[in-house]
Amino acid sequence: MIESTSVQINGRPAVTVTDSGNVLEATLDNLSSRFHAVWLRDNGQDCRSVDQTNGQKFTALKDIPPDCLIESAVLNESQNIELVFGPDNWHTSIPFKWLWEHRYDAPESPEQPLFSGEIETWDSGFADTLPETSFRDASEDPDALHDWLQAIARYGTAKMTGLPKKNLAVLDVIRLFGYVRETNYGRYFEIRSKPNPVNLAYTTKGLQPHTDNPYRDPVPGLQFFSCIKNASDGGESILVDGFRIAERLHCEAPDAFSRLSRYKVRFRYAGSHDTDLQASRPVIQTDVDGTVTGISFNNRSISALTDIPFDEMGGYYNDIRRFEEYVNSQALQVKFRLEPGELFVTDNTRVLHGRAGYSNSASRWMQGAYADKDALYSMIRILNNQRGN
Ligand code: NM2
Ligand code: ZN
Repeated sequence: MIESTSVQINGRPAVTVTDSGNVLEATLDNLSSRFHAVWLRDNGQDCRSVDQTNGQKFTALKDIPPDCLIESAVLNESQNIELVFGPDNWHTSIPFKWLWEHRYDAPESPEQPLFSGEIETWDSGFADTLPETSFRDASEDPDALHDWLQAIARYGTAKMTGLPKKNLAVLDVIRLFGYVRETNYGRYFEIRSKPNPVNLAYTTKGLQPHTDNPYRDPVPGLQFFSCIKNASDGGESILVDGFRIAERLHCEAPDAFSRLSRYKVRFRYAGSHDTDLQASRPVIQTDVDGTVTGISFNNRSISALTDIPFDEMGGYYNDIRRFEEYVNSQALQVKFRLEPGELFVTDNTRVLHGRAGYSNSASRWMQGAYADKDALYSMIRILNNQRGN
């Protein structure tokens, strides 16, 4: 359902057409923001422009004359802006509140942040404040679910306690906000020591912190581990914030940061006869602004490096060694023993997970599953809207 068209806003709104109809200047108290005519025309919110039930657009750019101009703009009592465009006398309306929430006329910020959104990076000290909720609270209290999901968005990880005492409770956790992402490992996977393992995860070996499935495109956005049994000597879980590593490199070794974000590494998994998964991506992924968008690192599935120029290969090995030193640094690792009935989740595009090796092969048993992050953000927004934020 799309937003109501007559919502009130706080403050004194006003609109003025400027630049011979090319621009609308909107003001709210002492702030002002400009909008291009073509942008406004493209974002009309009336029932000829947008389906009022599902919010989808009826129009495409072919329906908008390239020389469109604002002929008039009037703010009515419902705080809707009634707009008329030339040269084709097109009428539309946009709620002032909607317009204000979608303003883009911001001054360039002098310093580009390294991450977008409300990200907080962490180190080993995070062990004391690792966000946690119970399955019961998350299923019965929308605020508790919201805060848990928001913690995953902010810190890239969270714990859950008191899982239902039933097989595959991990899938019930995913169902609280989204959908399982099925892969060649199945809808879920049993992480325990197996004969002829198709993956080193299914052994008693320690696993250096890593992100899962960097050989897949796209990588699973979230991974969940629930503990069935963990009575072994060893077997602790380890988490490292890959965004903190990126931050450290960006500040302490900018050249290493730049090479790790410029050159692609090929990752491969061909551990069973029916699978040959390959994908190439930099260890530190950035967008056009240099904002860090993801981390991929898994020593078990890095293929021979071939996408790095000869003259850079030696330096690149130093860079990736340095990255790995941070991955193994006690100062950055959060280490804990997951107990039966507990679960942890990681943002698999950010937080690396690993485990200490263990001795008794029958004494550790986890169940895992993947999910996508889009549903996580969607549920955060839905719960936020329900709270009236
Ligand atoms: N398992 C646990 O990405 C990896 O290869 C890590 C994934 C087998 C689904 C292990
Ligand atoms: Zn893993």
